[in-house]
Amino acid sequence: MLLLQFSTSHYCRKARLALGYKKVKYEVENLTPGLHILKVKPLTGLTTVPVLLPQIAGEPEAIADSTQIFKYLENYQKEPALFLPDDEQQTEAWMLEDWLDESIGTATRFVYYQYRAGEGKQIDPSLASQIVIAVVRQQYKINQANVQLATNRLATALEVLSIRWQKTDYLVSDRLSVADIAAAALLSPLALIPQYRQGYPWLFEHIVQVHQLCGEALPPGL
Ligand SMILES: N[C@@H](CCC(=O)N[C@@H](CS)C(=O)NCC(=O)O)C(=O)O
Repeated sequence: MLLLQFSTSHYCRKARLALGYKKVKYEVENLTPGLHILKVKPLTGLTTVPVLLPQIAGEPEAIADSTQIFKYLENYQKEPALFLPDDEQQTEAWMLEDWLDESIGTATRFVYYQYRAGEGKQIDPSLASQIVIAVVRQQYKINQANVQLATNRLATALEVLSIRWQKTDYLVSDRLSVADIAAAALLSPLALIPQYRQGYPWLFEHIVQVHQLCGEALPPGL
């Protein structure tokens, strides 16, 4: 299998965690943001990565979207199971996964790129990195006002996750689910922001734990 990705994307990390958990063999192709559309759009009709190419006769040519990649992988290879055996609990895991995907992953992006453009510039002051940061900020129309909303949204999310993750090791039931993988990937960029590293040590312990379970290299900062 081949995963089309941006090497730094937290949504691509989410797909890699699932591939790693399933122990599916795959390679990655790192695309250049902007130019990626030339490759991805004809395959999926969308402009986003990750995109998984199974490269297996009889299987779909391309799976777009990290959530669809979860579903494809579970169907492709049942064990180890990523979905919970209890339907009600799996529905709850999907609800959390969708919230993390649609709302919290985006809030993380806003807060992260705001930090990288200001205080966090020294992480990589190179012109190339600063250009990427400027382009992303423009693409998503990141500004002080919507970063404040994203910061508030993250604070609420971290309250919800702290209640669940501090009670047991997992967000739903007593084993890893799509919700844990989504949270571990989509909040991982916060590891580079000192305010989050210092304020939420339990979050990063869980992110490390999920990465270890999935055999995926830790995100920058951890
Ligand atoms: N819900 C999508 C979100 C993916 C996403 O936002 N990918 C970003 C990179 S982090 C992207 O490809 N952006 C480029 C674009 O939208 O053209 C998923 O889970 O796959």
